[in-house]
Amino acid sequence: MKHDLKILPSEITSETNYHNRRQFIRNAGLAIGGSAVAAALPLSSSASTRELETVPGPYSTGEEPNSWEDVTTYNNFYEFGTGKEDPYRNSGDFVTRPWSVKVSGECGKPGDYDYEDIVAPHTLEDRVYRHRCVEAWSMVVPWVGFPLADLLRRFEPNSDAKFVRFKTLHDPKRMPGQKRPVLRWPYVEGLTIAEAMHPLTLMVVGVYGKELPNQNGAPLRLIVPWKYGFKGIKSIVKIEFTRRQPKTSWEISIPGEYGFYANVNPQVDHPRWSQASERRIGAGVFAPKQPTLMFNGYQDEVAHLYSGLDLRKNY
Ligand SMILES: Nc1nc2c(c(=O)[nH]1)N[C@H]1C(S)=C(S)[C@@H](COP(=O)(O)O)O[C@H]1N2
Ligand SMILES: [Mo]
Repeated sequence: MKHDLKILPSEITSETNYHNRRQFIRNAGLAIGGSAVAAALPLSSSASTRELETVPGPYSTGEEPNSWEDVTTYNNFYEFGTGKEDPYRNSGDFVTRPWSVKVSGECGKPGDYDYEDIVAPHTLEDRVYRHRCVEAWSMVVPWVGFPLADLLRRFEPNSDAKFVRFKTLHDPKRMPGQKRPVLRWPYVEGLTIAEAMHPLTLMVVGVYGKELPNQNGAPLRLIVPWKYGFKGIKSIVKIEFTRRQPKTSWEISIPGEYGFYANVNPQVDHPRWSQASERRIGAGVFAPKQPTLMFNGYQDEVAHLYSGLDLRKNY
């Protein structure tokens, strides 16, 4: 869809712009749910990211998205610091072009792919997803991306490709948080091939109709909405098809607390806190916590992936 809005993007916040687009989408009979009149927010440093050409995608929740400000100033991205506002404050100078992704392992088309090679063949979709952090807070985020499956198929995974391993950039000069050993760098994550090929799993390039701000994982990050947020690895530079289950960063650092699967399961407490409920960011300090849903509300779509798996042991 072309964004031929009458208002200049420089005159409005991207959030307002996004809501205008949603209004436009609704008027066109392609509602993706929810409605709101956005309050005028000050432009943040990242509001200048480029507008993307998108179409409404499937699976959007009808819940109201969090504000642009919530989504871009309350983040986890330890490469830029461990405080929630650190990624927003410290990632402004991070340059994400040129960017290339190394594809390797059990596939027919390994190689180095430029960001443009990765993204250009795909139609970018708006998808509003619930986003649930293992720290028991949540948001609703209007991502822009395309199904990871469509990308992975282009690399022709073979029958030995049972898992997919992802790696974040390791460059302490550009990612100052990597100068401290808070995690073993680089950040790594993994999915089973079935999880990676599931149509909910998104390769994300934007948010609120715009290119991803650095603090959200520019230029490419994963979103797996039925799993805790840490599965959504940011600033990806490597994709590897493997035979064996890969180790993930949180498993390596704190094996007693984090497993490979990391499915949102309100019945399995974290060793140090309950996972039964969550605090919705932006709802206000006095707002009651809301119950956490099995698979973060995506049970109908994904429960079949885990039939026969003990979800208490495989956390
Ligand atoms: N490379 C990298 N990816 C990462 C993280 C990180 O520290 N480094 N944090 C994870 C965690 S714990 C969460 S909750 C999400 C947060 O994504 P958001 O800041 O866009 O909401 O990113 C995940 N991806
Ligand atoms: Mo998280």
